[in-house]
Amino acid sequence: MTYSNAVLNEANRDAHLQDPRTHVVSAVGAVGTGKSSLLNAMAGERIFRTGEAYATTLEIESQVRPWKYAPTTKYVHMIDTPGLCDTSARDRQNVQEMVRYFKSLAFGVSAFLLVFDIKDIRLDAYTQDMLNLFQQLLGKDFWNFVVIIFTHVDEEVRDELDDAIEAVLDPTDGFVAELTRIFKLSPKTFVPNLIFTTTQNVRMSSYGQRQIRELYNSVVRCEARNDHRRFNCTWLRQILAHQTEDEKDDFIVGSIMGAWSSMATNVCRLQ
Ligand SMILES: Nc1nc2c(ncn2[C@@H]2O[C@H](COP(=O)(O)OP(=O)(O)O)[C@@H](O)[C@H]2O)c(=O)[nH]1
Ligand SMILES: [Mg+2]
Repeated sequence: MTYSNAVLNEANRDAHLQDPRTHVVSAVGAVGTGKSSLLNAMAGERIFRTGEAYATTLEIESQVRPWKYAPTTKYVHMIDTPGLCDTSARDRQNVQEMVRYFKSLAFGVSAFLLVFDIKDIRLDAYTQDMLNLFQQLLGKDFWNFVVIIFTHVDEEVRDELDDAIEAVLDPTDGFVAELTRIFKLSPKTFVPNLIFTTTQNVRMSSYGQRQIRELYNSVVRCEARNDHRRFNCTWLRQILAHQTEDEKDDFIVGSIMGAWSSMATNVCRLQ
């Protein structure tokens, strides 16, 4: 089943997708970090399945909704992902999901939401591999569209998390500094917004709503910083240039395999 058959099934959907005012965000990160919960909080609706169980999100899903806590009416196309690029699961199903994922980016991306659980902030091998693959396929410009989100910063535990938040924000040893080192980014140009939020009971909590509004502002800032354009790149345009779905799929699979084989020798992983 192709992405377009499986997912683009709502009335008005294409119009919203092609409207440059619609934000396009994709939540990526390891399983269980709160990606689906975060997108639900942004929409103020339970759209995406969430849960304790291993890998509740099994495939790429995308929906267009108004941003719930935005100051003006703005639509957001939310792309939810399962744990992409899980190296232990480099099977056909996994590659197929990645094919659908990259096709879903065809309209460009306002922001890649990189989601972590504040209680587990290691840049684990999974996440490093994923980011490495993105960098190889999408080019370094993709880093300019990254917003980093730490979930599980619930209001009642916020005080206890002060140390963890400070550690993440540390200019020399913090999260951004580590990403900068691992991926050899320029500290001058890699200045992503960091959001610390809860995804739970946001409808009932002005604290949660404030954080989600802050996330909205970060996505707006991300676009503004990039001349009000969505992220796009040669490789994504090459996908579109292929005529049939099969040709598109083969092209993406070939690129992923090529990137993986070069990563196997070049991957620079922090132990
Ligand atoms: N307390 C708390 N739990 C959260 C938060 N975000 C996610 N969770 C829980 O973490 C689990 C995994 O969330 P989910 O959205 O399914 O993660 P995903 O696999 O990244 O999509 C679920 O049980 C969520 O209820 C948060 O901000 N605070
Ligand atoms: Mg999920």
